[in-house]
Amino acid sequence: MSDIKKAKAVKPVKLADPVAASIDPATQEMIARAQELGVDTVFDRAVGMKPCNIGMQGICCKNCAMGPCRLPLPKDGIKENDIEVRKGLCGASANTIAARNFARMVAGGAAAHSDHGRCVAEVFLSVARKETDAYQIKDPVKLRAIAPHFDVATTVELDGEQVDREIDEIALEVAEKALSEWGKAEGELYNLKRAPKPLYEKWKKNGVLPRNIDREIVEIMHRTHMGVDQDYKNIIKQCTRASIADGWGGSMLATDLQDVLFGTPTPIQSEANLGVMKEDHVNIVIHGHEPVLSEMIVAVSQKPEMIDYAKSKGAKGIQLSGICCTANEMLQRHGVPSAGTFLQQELAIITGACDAMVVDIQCIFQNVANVAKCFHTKIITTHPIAKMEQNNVIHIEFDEHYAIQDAEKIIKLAIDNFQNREAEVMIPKHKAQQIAGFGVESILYHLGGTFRGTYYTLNDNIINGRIRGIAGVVGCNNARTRHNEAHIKVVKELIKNDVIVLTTGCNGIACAMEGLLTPESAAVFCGPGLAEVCETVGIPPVLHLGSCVDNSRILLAATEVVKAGGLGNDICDLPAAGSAPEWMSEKAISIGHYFVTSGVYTVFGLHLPTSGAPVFHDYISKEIEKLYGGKWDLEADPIKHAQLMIAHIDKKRKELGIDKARDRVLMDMAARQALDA
Ligand code: BF8
Repeated sequence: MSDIKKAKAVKPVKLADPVAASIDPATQEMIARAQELGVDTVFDRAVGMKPCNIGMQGICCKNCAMGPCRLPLPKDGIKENDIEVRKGLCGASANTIAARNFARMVAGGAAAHSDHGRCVAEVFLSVARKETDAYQIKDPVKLRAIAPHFDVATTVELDGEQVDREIDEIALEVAEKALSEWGKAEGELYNLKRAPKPLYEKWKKNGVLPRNIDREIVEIMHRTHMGVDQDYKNIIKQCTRASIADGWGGSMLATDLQDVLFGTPTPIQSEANLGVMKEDHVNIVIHGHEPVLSEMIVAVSQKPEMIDYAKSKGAKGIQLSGICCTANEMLQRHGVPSAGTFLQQELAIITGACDAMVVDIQCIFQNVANVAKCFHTKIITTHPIAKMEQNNVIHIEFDEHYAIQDAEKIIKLAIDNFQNREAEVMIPKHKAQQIAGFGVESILYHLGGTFRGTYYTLNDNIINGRIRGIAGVVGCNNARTRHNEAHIKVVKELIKNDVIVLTTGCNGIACAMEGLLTPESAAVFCGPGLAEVCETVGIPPVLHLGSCVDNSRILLAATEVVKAGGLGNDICDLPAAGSAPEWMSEKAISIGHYFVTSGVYTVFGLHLPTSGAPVFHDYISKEIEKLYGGKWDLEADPIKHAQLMIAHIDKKRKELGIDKARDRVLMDMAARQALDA
């Protein structure tokens, strides 16, 4: 690194122990490398700054200028008249304050997913109106499949016969109806009826059917304003409505429309971890969430003239890789390798080989711009709602009408920057193979059956006990805990106990880095039943379903399992559980809440911002189950965390009367005879 660049590095006050900070050797190497160069990373900052204990417990109210009011738990325990003695200046109780804070997290998370969905819907409308030729409808079959959910006809009558309607007509009608989901004046969201009927009826009975996506988020902001809703149960009711508007609304729309526009994923091979970067190539790291620009970057980077241009600058080619959910989007449709999880974003720059980091929205550290100052890396922001204040950041605003030109500009900038590398390049060698790109459709193909109904073969394997249950393990990394440790321990414990795992988000990347997304891993890590199924059908025991908006795929996969029969009538009847072992984002809270209110027992790791209000915490972790069939739980220890999920799965197996079938699989002949006697 040059002296000028060195001067820009801010030396961390305290240094993280690389081995204590991450289980991943590539991450450990790069933390050490950053420390050697005197560049601070999130791992160092996490040891240098403690989180606020009151905020962590959810009991700090800063919703008006009389506060912030902090309501620490009494040392001698909660009194019976807690709501009279422990209160803010206005009298807001700990339950009200924690519920308000929780609700605002749901609003933030639902807004983030849904605004992403809106952006995709707008691009889809432009495509349907033929205003851009950069994108085409890649999956007309999926468009025809989703059209009926919007009450859009896929056939027309011609000479007394039903014939297929033109795809362009369907696209335009679906696009207009989809976009109206954010602000329509009347009715309810179209996708709600895709849920199992008993679940829809529960939502209806409890008065939580979302009306439109924006309204539910706005109403949270209103109800949590000073002096409005002061009943934690009523506040949570609105959380429920907004979170359903996320999972079954904004996120599901994002997933479906992305599939129609960019193609529905199918299993695809790739690699994961920082070792996917190549020293002799122009490295472009795409980071964020929305695939509309990165789709173009992938397409343009493969053009022969771009590769020739890179070669003219001395590089052997262009290596794209991804961080966070942009990584997942590009992985599942194009096999672009994942450079790393949320916590590895600074480390990709510290390799010295990142010629450009192109970011859009969500989960982007502002500090990547500070780290980039110490290297040659160009940080390029592309979204009008997500800029950075540092003066080394270049903003190239993406416009879908000029998508190809914008992508060309960005890629050329990266190529031109290849020759500016100054620091010694140090890319960790570590990377792992992965098979990703699973979804509702591909699970049907691999584990389903057309003979007796959609997901019947999967259900059959659950009923006969080879597969003990299904887990959705998702979510972030959090620098307050050892990077990837809980993700991997939870997932390994689940598959060891024959629970098949559906993953998304940074959990998916963590599992890929650990080699769990390969069919071969089944023989090493799974219990005998799951290993047998994986070997028979050639799938990994952990199925990567994509980005965080693709948690909607988990909802729909669960619905397909219900529909296939034999495992109850609703999602809450299934031997299934959800988990976010290392969560950090408001989006995770919104996802957790729509999992819970869709009937899933959902365990979070670390802590929940509810512990300072035990009555409220009890409500969402116990009572809420009576309304929706799912509930929250918290367990920081990863093995206990997985065991809680397994215990729930076993409870559901027992309720379904299939616990004995599982016993027979594992019993020897003598035990079998004893059972039959
Ligand atoms: O939306 S898992 S750290 S990248 S928030 Fe962010 Fe969390 Fe990763 Fe994707 Ni999801």
